[in-house]
Formats: sequence, C-alpha cells, structure tokens
Amino acid sequence: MSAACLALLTGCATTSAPTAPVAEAPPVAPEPAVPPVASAKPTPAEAKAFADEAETKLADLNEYAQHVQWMGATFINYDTEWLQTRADAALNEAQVSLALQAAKYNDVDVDAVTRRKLLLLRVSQVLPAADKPGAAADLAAVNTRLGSTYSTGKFTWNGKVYNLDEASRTMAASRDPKVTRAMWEGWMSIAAPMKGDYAKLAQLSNAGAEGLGFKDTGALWRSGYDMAPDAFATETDRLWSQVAPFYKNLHCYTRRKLNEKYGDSVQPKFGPIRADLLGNMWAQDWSNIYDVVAPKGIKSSYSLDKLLVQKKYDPIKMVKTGESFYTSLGFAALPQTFWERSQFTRPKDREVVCHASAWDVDNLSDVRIKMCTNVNGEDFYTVHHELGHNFYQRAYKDQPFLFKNSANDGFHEAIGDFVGLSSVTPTYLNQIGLLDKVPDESEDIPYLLKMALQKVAFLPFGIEVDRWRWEVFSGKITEAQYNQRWWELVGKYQGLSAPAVRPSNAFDPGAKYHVAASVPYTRYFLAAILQFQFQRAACDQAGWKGPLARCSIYGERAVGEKLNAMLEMGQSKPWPDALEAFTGQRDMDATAILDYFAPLNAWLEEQNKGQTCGWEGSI
Ligand code: X8Z
Ligand code: ZN
Repeated sequence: MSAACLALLTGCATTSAPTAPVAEAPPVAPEPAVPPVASAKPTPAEAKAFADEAETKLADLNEYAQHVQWMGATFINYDTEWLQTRADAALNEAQVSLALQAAKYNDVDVDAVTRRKLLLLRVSQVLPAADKPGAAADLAAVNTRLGSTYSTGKFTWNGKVYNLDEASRTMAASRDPKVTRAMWEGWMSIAAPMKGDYAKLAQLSNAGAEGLGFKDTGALWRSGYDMAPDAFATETDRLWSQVAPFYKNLHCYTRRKLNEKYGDSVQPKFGPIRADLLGNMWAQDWSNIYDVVAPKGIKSSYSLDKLLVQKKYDPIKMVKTGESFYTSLGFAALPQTFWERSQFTRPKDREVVCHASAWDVDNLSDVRIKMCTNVNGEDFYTVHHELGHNFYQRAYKDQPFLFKNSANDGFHEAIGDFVGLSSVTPTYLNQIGLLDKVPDESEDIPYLLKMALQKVAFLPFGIEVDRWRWEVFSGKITEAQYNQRWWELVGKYQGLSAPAVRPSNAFDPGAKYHVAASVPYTRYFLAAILQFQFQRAACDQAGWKGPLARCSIYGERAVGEKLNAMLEMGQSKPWPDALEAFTGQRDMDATAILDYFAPLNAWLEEQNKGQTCGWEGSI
C-alpha cells in the first residue's frame, strides 16, 4: 500500500494496531464466510489462545510491513513499489483471515480483554481484500499505484515544472487570480488518471468488507467508534451543526474581503467563494491569506513565519523545539534513533512521499517522523502535530499489540494539535525567546482570526471528504458522477466553487493525499473538535483564568501526568473512558471550540451586520 498509511497502520500516524475501537455489538450480523467450527462451541480458553496468537502474528507482519513502507515512502521507485505491494498483500490476507476466524468466537463467553481484541480484529482494516486468491494482490497493486501517482504528481505551467510543494508555495504567496487558478488547475490535473483505479479500489475493498459482514467499506470505517455505524454518522452531523453557524460567519467575512480585493468578476459578492483564492490547494486552511482579510485598523505586531526566519530556525531546530514542549510536560525525550532515522527535509535526489507522517516502526521505541519541512509557522505547527503521534505511541507501548492505538482515530490526530495550540501562543513564543514582547489584548482579534482561518475553515472540509467516500463505497454514486458529486459536497459544506468548469475527465478528490492514499478523513474532523476539549480541560487543570486562546500549558507537569494517563490506555477501553480520564467528559463536544473563539465570533457578527451571508444549500 502507498505511503505511510497501510491498512493495518492507521492514518498518517502509522500506529501499530488496527484502527479505532468498536461497538460491543457487531455492526451487522457477522456470520458470513466463516467456515463452520469443527467441534462444538469453542471454549473461552480457546478464544483467548486464538486472540493471543493472532496478535503475535499481526505484530510480526506489521513490523515487517512498516520497514517496507518506510523504504517506499522515502524512496519511491519500481522496486520499493513492488515490495510494498507484496508486503501489503500478505498483511491484508492475514488480517482478513484472522478477522473471519475471530467471528467464530462471537458467542463465546470470554473475558473483557479478549472480547475487545476479537472485536478489534474484525474491524481493523481500512481496505480489506476479498478472501480469495489474488484479491489482496490486486487491491495492493491498485492502492500502491494511486499513492505513487499522487506523491510523484507534477505539472507544467509557463514552461516550469511544479510539484505539490512548489505549487502550494506559489498559490499561498500569489495574489494574482490567474496564477492561483493555474496552480490549482495544474495540481488537480495530476489526479485525472486516477479515476478508474479509484473505482477499482472501491469495488475490491467493498468485496472484502462484505465478506467480513459489513454493508460496504464505508460502513466498516464508521464501525470503529464504540457505537453503531449509523449512530456515528449522526454524531458527526450533530457536531457539524454545532459549528456550522460560526463557519458561515467566517465565510461571509472572508468572501466580502475577497470581493473587495478582487472585484465582482473574480469573487462575486454572493454565493460560493472561488476555491483557488484561499491560499491552500484544498481550501482547508485559509491562514495564508491573512493579509487579505486582516481587520483594518487593528495591527498584528509579528508573524511567526518571519520570526522563525529571523531567529535562524532550521527544520531540526523546529523539531527540537517541539520535543522540548513535550518534555516540559514530563514526557521522556525522543530516542537517539528518532534523530538518526527520521526524514526532516525533502531529499533532492529521489521521489518521496512528502505528506507529513509519524511512525512507530517496531511498535516499541523506533518512532520517527517523515516531513519535507519548510521553515514557516505552518510547519512549526505540523511538527507539534506529528510529534503528538509519536508521544502517543510511546505512551501506549506497554499495551498488548491490539491495543496499541488511540482511543479512536480522532484522538491520534488531536493530541499534537492540542499541544500545537499552546505552541503558537505569544505567551509561549515569548518564553522560548522567539518573540520579544507579548502583545496586549488589542491583538487578540487578529490572533483569533488567524487561528480561525486554520481551524474553523477546516471544519467543513474535515467532514465532506468522507461524506463523499461513504457515497462512493455505498454505490450511491458511480464513477461517472464522482467529480460532480464532489463539487456538490464542496458547495454544500465549504460553500466553494471551482474557478472554472471542470473537464469531463477530472477527478478532483484524488488530488487530496488522503483520498489517493486511502486514509480515512473523519478523524481530522473529530480532532478539530477534540483538541479544543483537551485544551479547555488542560487550561482548567492548570488554573488558567484568562482567555482560552492565550493559554499555554508549557511546563505544566500535572497536566502532562493526566494527559499521559489517557494516552497510555491506548485503545484498551472504549473512547469515552479515555476522554473522561483527561477531560471528565464522556461526549465529544463542540462547545469548547466555540468557547475558544467566542470573542472572534462576536466580532464577526458585528462585521457582517447588513451583509447577506451564506450560499445556496448552506445551513
Ligand atoms: O494529514 C495531516 C497530517 C498528518 S496525519 C499532516 N493533516 C490533515 C491534512 O493535511 O489534510 C493534518 C491536518 C489535516
Ligand atoms: Zn496526523
């Protein structure tokens, strides 16, 4: 499988064990292709022995696959692709076989730990292959091809060749709509050849999911949250409806600023925002166009981008700084091997997967990150994000293999983001000598606006990617409708439109890493909500009394201890137990992100007075 994200290894944190925890009740009657049990009902001791053996076998295959994946992700070529496909297929076959066998013990009265392991075995895969010869190899080949097409994607404009880094940098900096459109259309064009393969991937993994007793691959993905799959979909709707009005306010304000800058012919006053004007290829983070939306008359005295350059930070110094935040909370320093084996910058001489990821290669102490770090505020934040994965992995290293994962996949994504919230506060930047003077309250709105361009702008994107994939997997949309439906969803959730009519062969969802690499995306939506819950709880624990956005937990050992108590649980318990251990709450709750941004939301409502906000189909 492609990149750092193979089936057993979830997401961009290559966590060792299968994905998130599961409902106590199987999602759908899971009796399908399970061979009949030879003797009478198996005993609890046999069930336990099976789970333990399965665990040992998977841990071994997983470690092997991780080494192969690492080689592939840091050196894409014919041979590493071959090896990845081979290792991936072997792992997939073993997982499918063990998942089918695990179902034999459904009715056996086993202890709670074994019960959870059996359930995890059954919902562990992102892309299961059908249980027949050649199916896993076919799926792995398609998947590797999709990942490589993405990671080696390039296009030519005005005689210059662009890869994703270069196109992204140009798009972020340019205020010429012809240039932003060229970057955007150029990058989207790399995905057109993926469409057929994507349809094949959906068909192959659906066959596997059905064999395991799930309606389709999407239902399998939704079953990892300690609740029924349909209840989970409803839960994400609930969270989205809590935050959608705030997003709409930010959209309204930003659209007006873009209209003022570019005029009606480029950005009309009403309707969707043109997707290439927001400074990011997928318009999932608008912070690069802060200068366009900056409030008039309220100054912002520093830019983290500039401070990092002025103070001569390089990628290693950024990572060392990130590490020292975690050690200030009481976590042990990263091992020497982390520094020896990680990839911190894009190598000049070979193709690599540049999309940032964190790894736990031996499921014990061989943790690494893989980034193509640029010295800027965005990557400073990403460093903290990736290290969050690594510190989580180390915290649960003493759990049995099947529990070596986050409470649910949103937790894995949320930890580093939560720490990142402190790491970009002026309070902290001042403490570590990056910023000479902490700005006064008059800069709170500019600060919150910058954060919202990153965090609030992300929310609809975080939800829509998997809304689209769920429809692909369920068969609601066919290959011919892939792109049109993508834009319907982008229009509905983000309120954006393409700069021009899309070509008939376009496959724009494939121009997003997580689609090409089959990394489930709802995790990031959950993380966007959870990280603020963690922040609110942590700042309460630290006795913080000021505005939540100014709170830094740097050096707060007691917070670190409590955080560790949650992290070291891994996925041994349903996620509400883990959430409760750190925050005292058992539900995901968007009131924390709303609390954090409350002063900005009030300010936006003021700015938007008299404006017609929203767009067709918006909430
Ligand atoms: O993929 C990532 C991380 C690696 S897990 C860099 N993120 C999502 C994305 O880039 O789309 C972090 C934010 C959302
Ligand atoms: Zn991540």
